[in-house]
This record gives sequence, C-alpha cells and structure tokens, in this order.
Amino acid sequence: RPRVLSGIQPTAGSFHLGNYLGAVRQWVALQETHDAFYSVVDLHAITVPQDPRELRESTRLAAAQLLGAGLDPERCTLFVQSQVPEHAQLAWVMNCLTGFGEASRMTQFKDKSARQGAESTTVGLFTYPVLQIADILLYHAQQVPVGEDQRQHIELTRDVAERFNGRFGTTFTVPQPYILKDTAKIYDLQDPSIKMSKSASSPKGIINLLDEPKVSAKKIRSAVTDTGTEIRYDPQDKPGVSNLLTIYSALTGIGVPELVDKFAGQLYGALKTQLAEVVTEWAAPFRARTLEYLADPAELDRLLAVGADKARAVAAPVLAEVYDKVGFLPAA
Ligand code: AQP
Repeated sequence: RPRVLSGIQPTAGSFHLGNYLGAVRQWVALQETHDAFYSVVDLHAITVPQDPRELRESTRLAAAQLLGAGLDPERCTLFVQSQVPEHAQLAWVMNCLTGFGEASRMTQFKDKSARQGAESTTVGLFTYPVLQIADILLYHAQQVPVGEDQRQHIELTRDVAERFNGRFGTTFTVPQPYILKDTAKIYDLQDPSIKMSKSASSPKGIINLLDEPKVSAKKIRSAVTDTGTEIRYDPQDKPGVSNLLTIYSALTGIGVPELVDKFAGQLYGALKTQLAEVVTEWAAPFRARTLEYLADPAELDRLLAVGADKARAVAAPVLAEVYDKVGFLPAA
C-alpha cells in the first residue's frame, strides 16, 4: 500500500468546512486504500501563543473531530505530533538543509507575519514549513493530501528531500502533493476572493463544523453572492455562487453541471436555503460522533497513545538513519 501522511492544527476549536473538504474528507477515503498516517500537529500550533490548558483541550477536540469525520484507528495511524519526538529532532536537521532564502519565499509565512507584525512573529512561524518537511519525510510518505494553500510547502519538502538524498545518499522518498482540484480551495463566504481560514476569515465568512445548525444556516443564507441573478459555475465572474456550488456538490456527490440544471431559473436564495440544509444535515451526525468521542477523554488518550507508538515504530529508524548519515555518533 502506498503511504500517505497529513496533519491538521488543533487550534481552531472547530474545524471549518475548508479543512474538511480540502483535506480531512480525503484522509477518510485514503485510509481504505493507503497506509495512512494522520497527525494533530500541536508543535505547529505553538508557533503562535497558546493557553496550555486550552491547547490540551483543543488537541483532544481535534482528534475527536477526525474520528467523528470517519477516521478509524484500526485503518490508519492517528497520533499527536508532540508524542512522537522524532518530528522535532528531524526538523533540526532539516533546518540546517533549508536555505534562509527559500524559507523566506513561503507565501503563508509572508501573509501571516504581515498580519501579526514583525514583533509578534516567532522564529517558529518562520520555520513551520521545515517542521512540516520533517513530518512528511519521517514516514517516507509518497503522497500528502492537503488543500491548495499547502502546495508550496510540499514543493519545498521535495526540494529538501532531493538535496538530502544528493548529499548523503538516497534516504528519503520524494513526496507528491495530493490535491483534489474541485475542493482544493474553499472560499470565505463573505469574501470569495480569499480562502476560508481560521485566522483570516471574519466569523460570518467561515462555517465551523461544530457550530449550531442555525448559526451555519444563517451564515450560508447571508453569504455574499454576485451581481446578476443566474446560478451558474463561473469562478471568475461569479466566485460567490461558484463557491456555494462547489460546497453543495462536494457534500452531496451531485456534479456541478447537474446542480446548475437543478437550479435553472431559480434565484440565489433558493441555492442558499437548500445548501444550508445540506450542510446542517451533513454536520449533525459529525457533531454527534465528535461529542461522543470527546465524552471519554481517557479512551481518546488511549487511542492516541496507540497511534503514537505505531508512528514511532516507523519514525525512529528513519531518524536513526539520518543521524548516522549526517555523521552523529551513535547514542549509547
Ligand atoms: N479554505 C480551505 N480550502 C481547502 N483546504 C483548506 N485547508 C485549510 N483551509 C482550506 C486545508 O486544511 C488542512 C489543515 O490545515 P491547517 O492545519 O493549516 O488548518 P488551520 O490552520 O486550522 O486552517 P486555516 O484556516 O488554513 O488556518 P490558517 O489560515 O490560520 O492557517 C490543510 O491541508 C489545509 O490545506
């Protein structure tokens, strides 16, 4: 089975629809066909300040949501990043192979640091993509299922993997991004020119999967649509309507052209009302399952400990090989 790896930050509280459609949904599908490793990346989360108690809670909440979305610990390896120390250890080596210039070109860092201001931006945020390189390479992942916003980081991972292999002999698998075109980028409901994002979206622009149904329904009904009245898929001229059609199609499996036929002659309001139903109907069982997992934190912690053991069994020999190749003395 080919190997996949991906991660999600625990800090958002509720995942949003972009996280689900861009990434998590693919994770659930890939566990059936791939040797899948999925991580709640708490080391990444502390690149911005976190309250320790909240971080612990949101890490469990993230794991519960992944299980609620359909990950099955029998079919995949689900673990918390900080419980597998090899990630931080390999990241240091990767920091020493990544150029300052190439890391400086990462657009996500540029955007986030511009929003935060230089004084509040940590070095950790700058080296975040390097930790991500370690996350991926430790597992010899062939594919990395992510949203479009992560493509540049995967490209960097490929470059650094090739550099390491060139310098020290073939060691790492050079990974490919696994990005589904249709749902690669879900847009903000209030500003369909930007991605739906926990840090950049206004509360009205983001659908949180754990929100009360009436809250999500209201946000969808007040989504910004475009001039004109016709419902058609045209991301250039009708980015708002096209985004709603994308979400509708992804959650129901009905193709976009069929949806356009279905809504022919109807107004935007009809699309929004029906989409609100689709989203809230999808979210109800997700929410119920997530709350069930959350109700038993001891069992959740046990599942995650099993996942961390499985992950370490793969990661530890890879790190040992790297340490040896770069010239470190063997540990006593
Ligand atoms: N709008 C999106 N459309 C498609 N995919 C998306 N992803 C995120 N937003 C969209 C994908 O979700 C996965 C987890 O990303 P993350 O850990 O970076 O999640 P996050 O930080 O909680 O999400 P945000 O909203 O993207 O936060 P900011 O903007 O603060 O970084 C990834 O595979 C990502 O591509």
